[in-house]
Amino acid sequence: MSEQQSPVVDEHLSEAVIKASSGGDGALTGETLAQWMSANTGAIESATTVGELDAVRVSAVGKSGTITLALKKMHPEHRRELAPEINRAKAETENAIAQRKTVLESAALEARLVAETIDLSLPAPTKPKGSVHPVSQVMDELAEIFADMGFAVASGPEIEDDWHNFTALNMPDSHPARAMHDTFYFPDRDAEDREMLLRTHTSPVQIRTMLEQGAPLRIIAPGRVYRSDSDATHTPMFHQIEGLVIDKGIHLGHLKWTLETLLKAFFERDDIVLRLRPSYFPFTEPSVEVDTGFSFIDGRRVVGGSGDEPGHQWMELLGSGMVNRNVLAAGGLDPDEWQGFAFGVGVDRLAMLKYGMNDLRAFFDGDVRWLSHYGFSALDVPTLSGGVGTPVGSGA
Ligand code: 2U9
Repeated sequence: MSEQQSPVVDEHLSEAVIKASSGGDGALTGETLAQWMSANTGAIESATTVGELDAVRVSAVGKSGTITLALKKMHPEHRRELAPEINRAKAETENAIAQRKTVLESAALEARLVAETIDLSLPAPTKPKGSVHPVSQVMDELAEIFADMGFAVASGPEIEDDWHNFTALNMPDSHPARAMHDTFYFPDRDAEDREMLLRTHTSPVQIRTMLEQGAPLRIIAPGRVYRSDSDATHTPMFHQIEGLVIDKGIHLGHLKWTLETLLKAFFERDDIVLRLRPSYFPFTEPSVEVDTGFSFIDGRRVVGGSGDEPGHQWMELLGSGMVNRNVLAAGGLDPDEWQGFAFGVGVDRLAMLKYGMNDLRAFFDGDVRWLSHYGFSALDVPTLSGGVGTPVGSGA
């Protein structure tokens, strides 16, 4: 604390100081000392806060306090004579200040305790709480459904080389499908002179897993993928889950059963109807686009039933097919010995469908009000503890 003068003490002491420093031959007499003491006592008693008391201390016994200044100005002979009495008076003053300080501090604490009462009957203030993001929630749900069907989760780098992302997937340099993907490229190539890019799909993960683990395989590859695309239904980063099954004698029937089982568990409905439409993807042959029936209920798309039923429509949900022979070979497998099916689906789109969200961009705004609007709460966990095959509505 800075050494400030107390006006209370100044008033009382000025007279004593004048007497001590200039009265007669400048002597500080026993009489003026007694006056000084009485002024101190008054000032100490009048101090109502620790701050005021400290000002009294500075003014009375501080380095530039009244008594120190008076002593400095005194004749050495008088000083020697009066020293024991002055020191005793100074010690008494310091003692009185310390005692008063204890009193003021406990009074201040008492006042705080009285003022700071807590009304335990008031409701606790609510703090904004986040929750698991719908995309993460859907990823967890899908991983759980696939785990029930014996699929392991595989992962790989988001920064890829163009061999793993394109060439191994039957998309050679000249292939038009490379342009379809609107790729983000890095300016530098890797040590093997391959172009580096942000993966446009999670398919390179399956290529890496085939090369590392061989066949048979049953994996899903969930994760972020990147394409130079941005509008109400496309963001430059989005989430995919792709699946790959490789074994002997695998055919389209296995693919259809797997997707039907997946969608029944995910949408928690038994009446999922799929329509497989011929399509083209470089990595699968034959390729099929998978549609599902839906209808509008209270303005929301609700999946279920055949798209051919009255009031129903078909909606494209995902892409899939039998793994192209060239892709099996790039993965180090003999296509005459092993067959496989693969599929890919946008997780963000599945989350929108399941939870009735209609603007993809809100997924990446980070606004907790949006989460609670759609009923997501902090303690949500994947809802599929019943597992694949549990009849919907059985209460299990
Ligand atoms: C390997 C072999 C084949 C994965 C496949 C699709 C069809 C597909 C799209 C769905 C919506 C991408 O997110 S999306 O835009 N995907 O249509 N994906 S077959 O095929 C593979 C993958 C890996 C080794």
